[in-house]
Amino acid sequence: MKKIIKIDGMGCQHCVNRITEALSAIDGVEVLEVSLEDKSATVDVEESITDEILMEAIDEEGFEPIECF
Ligand code: 9UX
Repeated sequence: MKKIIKIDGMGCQHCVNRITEALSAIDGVEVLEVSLEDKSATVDVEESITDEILMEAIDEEGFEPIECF
């Protein structure tokens, strides 16, 4: 299932890399794109991956997940 997460707080490519790594580290999550321009991450996830799991991982990296849809 494809999900898009809106994220505040990304300021540079290093931020993009950190979010990419944090999301990729979750079993069942494939990162399709993290966009600085769109302030979003697009992922393909297994059924067991909830919005909370994704947003928590982003929050733990110090960014602000806004919404997931
Ligand atoms: Mo540059 Mo990204 O300070 O946090 S690493 S904006």
